[in-house]
Amino acid sequence: MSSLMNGAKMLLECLAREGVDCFFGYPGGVTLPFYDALYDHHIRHVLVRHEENACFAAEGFARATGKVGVCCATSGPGATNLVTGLVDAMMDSIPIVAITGQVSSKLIGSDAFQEADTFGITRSCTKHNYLVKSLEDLPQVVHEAFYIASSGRPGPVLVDVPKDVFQAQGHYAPVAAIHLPGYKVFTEGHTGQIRRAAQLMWEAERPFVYAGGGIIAANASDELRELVEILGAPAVTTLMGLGALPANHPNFVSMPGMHGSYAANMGMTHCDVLIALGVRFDDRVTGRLAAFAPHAKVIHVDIDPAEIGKNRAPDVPIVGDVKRVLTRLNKVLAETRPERTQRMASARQAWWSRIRAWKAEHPLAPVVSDSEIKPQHLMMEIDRLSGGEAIVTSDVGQHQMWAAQFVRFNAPRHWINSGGLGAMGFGLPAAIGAQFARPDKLVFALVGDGGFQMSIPELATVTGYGLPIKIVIMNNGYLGMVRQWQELFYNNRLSAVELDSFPDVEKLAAAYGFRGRTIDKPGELAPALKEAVREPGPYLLNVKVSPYENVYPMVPAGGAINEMVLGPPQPVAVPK
Ligand SMILES: Cc1ncc(C[n+]2csc(CCOP(=O)(O)OP(=O)(O)O)c2C)c(N)n1
Repeated sequence: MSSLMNGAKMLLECLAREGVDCFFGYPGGVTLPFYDALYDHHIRHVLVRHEENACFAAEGFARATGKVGVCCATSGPGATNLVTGLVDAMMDSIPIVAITGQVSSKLIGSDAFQEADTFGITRSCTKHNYLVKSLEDLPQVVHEAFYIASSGRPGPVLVDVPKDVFQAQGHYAPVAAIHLPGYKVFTEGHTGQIRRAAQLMWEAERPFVYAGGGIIAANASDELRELVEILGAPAVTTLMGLGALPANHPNFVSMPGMHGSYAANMGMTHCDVLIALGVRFDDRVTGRLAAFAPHAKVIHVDIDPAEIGKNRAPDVPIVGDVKRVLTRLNKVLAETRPERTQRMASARQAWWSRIRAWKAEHPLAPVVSDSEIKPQHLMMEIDRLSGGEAIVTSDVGQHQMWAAQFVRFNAPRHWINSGGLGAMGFGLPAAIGAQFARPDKLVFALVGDGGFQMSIPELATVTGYGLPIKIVIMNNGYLGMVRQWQELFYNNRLSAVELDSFPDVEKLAAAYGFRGRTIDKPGELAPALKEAVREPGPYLLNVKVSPYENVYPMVPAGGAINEMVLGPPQPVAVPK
C-alpha cells in the first residue's frame, strides 16, 4: 500500500501514472491544496493567463501528439471559463481531461462563494463528467476519465473535485481494471460489411475517398495511404483531416466543402462510390445535403455508431476503429482484386482525366500583387518555409480557410485548428500546447487581427516559458470572414466588423520582451518571415494584407457543393 497522502497528492499520483508530464491551468481558492502539492512535484504545470486558454492549450498538446491533454481550473468562474474549450474538444473529438476544483462537499448547493454547478453546466459539452464524492473514489474516477477521453471516439472528460476531497487523507489504491457497463467501444468492424465494402469498391467506376479527422485520431494515415494506392482512387481530406494523406501524394486532390477546391467538390458530386472514413458529413463539407454526392453509394466507417446515418444514410455502414477496419479492408481488397479488364481500366482512366481537368480548369491559384500583400501570398510563403514539416495552428476566419487551401501538410498532427466549433482565440493557446508537446518543431500560430486580440494575454505565457512560437497575424483590418458575408449577402452594409485601434506590434512584442514587426509590402514578406524563423525566441509578425480580399471558391449557405462561386463578380464593361 502507498504512503498516506492527501487528495491533492493522490490526484498528482494518478496523473503521473497516466503519463502526464505537463498540463495547463490557472489556480484559485478551492484548488489551493492542489497547487500546494504541485509546488514540489515533478509534473510541470504551465500557468496560462485565462482558463479558456488552458483548455485550448491542452487541446493543442493533444492534437499535436495524440496523447490526452490536461487542463485545470478553480471552481465557479475558473470552471465556466473552460466551457468553450470543452465544447471545442467535443466537436473535434479531442481527448482531454479537465480538472476543476469545487467548493467543499458540505457547501455544495448553498450558493457558496465561487460555487457553480460545474457538473450540470458541462454535462452536455463533455463526453463524460464526474463530481468526486469521496477520496476513495478519486483514483478510479481519474483513471476512468483518461480511459474514456482516449478510447472509442475521443473527447473531453471533466473531473470536479471538492476542496475537502483534496484535503482528505488516504492511500492510493491502484486501479486494476476499468469496467464501464453501457460504455461499449466497437473496434473491429463487421466482417461481412467489410467484404461488401471491398466488393463495392472494386465494382466502382468512379470511387472517391473522403477522409476526415477520424483518420488522424486513429493514427490511420498509413492505412489510408495503402487503401488509396490499392484502389488508385482520388482522395480528399477535410479541414480536420489535412495531413492524413500527404499533400504531395499523387492521389490527393485537396480539401472539399464550403471553401474547398472545385476539383474536390466536383469529385464528390460525380463519384459513384464515396468512401467516407472518420468523417461526420458536416454541413460545411456537404453543402445542401439533399444534393450531396447524388450518384454515390456510400461506405461509411466510423467508431461512433451515432455518426452512422446521422446526416447521410450509408449503403455500407461499418462501425469500428478506422485503423483496424482499414487494415482488414486493405487485406480483403488485396485478396479480392479482380482481373483488370479493358473496361475497368478505361473507366478509371476516364475518371482520373475528369479529376485532372477539374483541377486544371479551376486550380487554387496563387494570387500575388506588386502593390499589396495578398492573403494567399502570405499562406504560400508560410507553406514554402514549412515544407510540409512545421506545425501550423490557426484561429478562425478567412486566414484559416486560406491556410487550409494553400499550406500543405505532409503528415498528420501538423495542422491544428478549431474545426467544428470555429472558436476565435484558439490559435495562440493551441500553439502553446503544441510547442510544449513538440519542442523540436517549428510552430506557427497563424491568427487574424480579430482572434489575436482575444488571446493577447497569452503573450505573457509565450515569454514566460521562452516558447519560440512564430505568431503571424494576417491583418486585414476587419473581422474578415464576417465582412465577406456582409459584402456578399448583406449588400456590403459593413456592420461592426472594422477593427481599428490595432496596437503597435513592435511595442506590444517589446512590452512582453520579444521582437515584433509590421510589414505591408509584398517584397518584405519572404525576408520578414525568414527573419522570424531565424529568431531563436518568439516573434510577432504583423502582416498587413489587402483588406477586401474574399475567400473563393465559396459555396453560399444552403447551396449544393457543385454550385460554387469561383471568384469575385467580374466588372461589367460599360460600352463607351
Ligand atoms: C469566439 C467567436 N466569436 C465570434 C465568431 C464569429 N466569427 C467567425 S470568423 C470571424 C471573424 C474573424 O476575424 P479575424 O480574426 O480578424 O480573422 P479573418 O476572418 O479576418 O481572417 C468572426 C467574428 C467566432 N467564430 N468565434
